[in-house]
Amino acid sequence: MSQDTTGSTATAAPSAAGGQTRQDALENLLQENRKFAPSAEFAANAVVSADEYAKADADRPAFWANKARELLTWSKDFDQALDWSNPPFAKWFVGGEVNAAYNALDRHVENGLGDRVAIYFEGEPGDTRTYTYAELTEEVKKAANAFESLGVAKGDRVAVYLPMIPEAVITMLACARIGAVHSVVFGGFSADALRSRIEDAEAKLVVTADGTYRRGKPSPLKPAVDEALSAMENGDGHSVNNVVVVKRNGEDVNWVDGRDLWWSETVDKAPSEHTAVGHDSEHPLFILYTSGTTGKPKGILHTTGGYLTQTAYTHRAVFDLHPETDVYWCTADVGWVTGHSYVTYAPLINGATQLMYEGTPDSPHQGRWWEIAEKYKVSILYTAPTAIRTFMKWGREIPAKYDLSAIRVLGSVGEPINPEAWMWYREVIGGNGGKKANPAPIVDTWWQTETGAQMIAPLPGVTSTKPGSAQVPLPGIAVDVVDENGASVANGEGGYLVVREPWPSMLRGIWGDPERFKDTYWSRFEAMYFAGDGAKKDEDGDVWLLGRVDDVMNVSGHRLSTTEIESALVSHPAVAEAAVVGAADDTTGQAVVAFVILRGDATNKGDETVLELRNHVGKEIGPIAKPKQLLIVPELPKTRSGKIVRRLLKDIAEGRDTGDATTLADPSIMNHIAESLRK
Ligand code: 6R9
Repeated sequence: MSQDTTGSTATAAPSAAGGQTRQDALENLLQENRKFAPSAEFAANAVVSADEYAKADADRPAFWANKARELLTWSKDFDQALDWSNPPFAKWFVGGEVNAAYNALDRHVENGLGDRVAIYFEGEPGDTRTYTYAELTEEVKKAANAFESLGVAKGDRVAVYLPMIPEAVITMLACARIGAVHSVVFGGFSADALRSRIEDAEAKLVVTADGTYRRGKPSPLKPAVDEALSAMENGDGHSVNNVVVVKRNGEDVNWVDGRDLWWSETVDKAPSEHTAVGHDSEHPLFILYTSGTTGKPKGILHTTGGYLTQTAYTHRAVFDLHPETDVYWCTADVGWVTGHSYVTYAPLINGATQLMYEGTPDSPHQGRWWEIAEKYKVSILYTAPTAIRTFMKWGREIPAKYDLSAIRVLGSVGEPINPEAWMWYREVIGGNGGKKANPAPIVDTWWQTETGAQMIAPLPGVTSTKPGSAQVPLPGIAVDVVDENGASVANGEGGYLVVREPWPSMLRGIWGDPERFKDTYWSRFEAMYFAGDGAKKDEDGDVWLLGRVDDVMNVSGHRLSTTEIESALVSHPAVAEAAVVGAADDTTGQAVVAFVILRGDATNKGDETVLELRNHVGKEIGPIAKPKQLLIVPELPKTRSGKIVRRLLKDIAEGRDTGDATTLADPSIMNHIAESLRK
């Protein structure tokens, strides 16, 4: 979700989390028995009703085919809902042709909705812009023409490295319009991360900005693009012909004549007529890189028809969207999947009016979000637990200064939301500080970059919601919790989260690596998609998410790989070995804690070395990956086979007595580490 929402610079003291692990905390949560039924009024006006589940169960592909025809305008109708003859490679809406940008834009204008606001933009410094559907359509047509004139053709890849400004959405939709495949790289990622993504996707064009604003100060983007491209020029070369640059913060930028072009000179001056043609339902729409268990990020591939159908359906059903009256705000950056599905695509496909905010929640003051919500009368808010916990820390008196009475649905995504935060969100934000008799329902939505759209969530007009649980698979989605052997667990039991049947917005693969796609998701259990999350079914059969079971951390809703950060640390000349764990953190869910062994010839300069290594990770991967705590230790706990026992490091990181160390090659190591940390 929106990055760096804590406002801290990650130098805060380590959190001991009261000696309780997240797992323990979740065990306690399962005692949770509060339930909140939808109000009669909400249920009566809800866009979907309980019979959706039965309709979907009767015939899943037929249910989705109906949704595909209801929610999208197809240039050519499809012949078959699902082709699952070659699992795990699914084809949805076979033979159909559809243009994502036409569906998000032109057709609304043709239907007389050209004057409806598509995007209200609020910049961090307070500048604002409004785009109606007619205006946004025109911008996207210009960008489509401009990109085509630069030689970008159907199937080519375009890297997007932009802040949260309307040009990000315009660029993505312009790519979709011409059938180019966008690969958005989060603006908080480093030049090196950008380089590897440009390289892997062999992007032809990069769209970036001079920079953005971060807490009132200009924050640059273009230098990272320059650095990434020159690094490739000094190596094997690259595929990029042009860099289109949006002027956002007006800072000076380095310029490569012939390669770099200002958006204002290229897009703004392009013709505003452009006819969209349908693309095959399975035509690639985008690649989005996400962390896996190994150091190399995975390029998750999504295609067109199925992705658009499920994002649009879930956006409508889960948020109870009434596009004529709602003002919808998803706080996610377009650099994450939530920003793709629930900022760029679904809201516009559904003809909604949405708000887009560039900056941080505490700039220029800690009430900024609520000031914005009041100003635009936001009625649906979609954000992450880490943000909610930050607001809790800042105090309820801050949102209490604003009128939040328009809010009627609240969404949560990215990590488990603890009941305390859930209740706070409900009362303080959804209840307008306790002034509402019927606070807004909360929909906790579980899904992943790989699933493309929401998979588990209550329906706010149907489900009685439960603090802390994402609850039920959505209509048409076959989620289950299984044991080691892939057998469904009974209510009250825990296991692994899987998906048993293909779903429309499922990933179609990992860019350039079909074997890794099969190994990662389809080899753990026979004929089931393995999500990598632990989960539990409670006595009612509701699903509770228990966090990742692999070496992937979740920091403020961002997926980070332990291995990737460890590799970054060992790439520093002073580091011999590194182990990284995700430790429970009250605000960010998990925080990165690194244990480092220095090389024999390196001098330990104490805090200075710690700072240098933390910054090194920031430079290699991006500021969000910087360890919150970095401990220099003499040794690491290892098994006889040489595997680092992260569980024990996690005990230290979370301030607990360390557990059973008998499987270690040298059990006394834990004492050495503890001693060295006491010094
Ligand atoms: C959308 C998004 C996916 C991982 C996922 C899980 C965690 C997401 C959650 C949740 C508990 C929720 N996650 N939503 N855990 N409750 N409502 O976040 O995608 O960045 O790929 O992360 O996030 O662990 O496996 P992505």
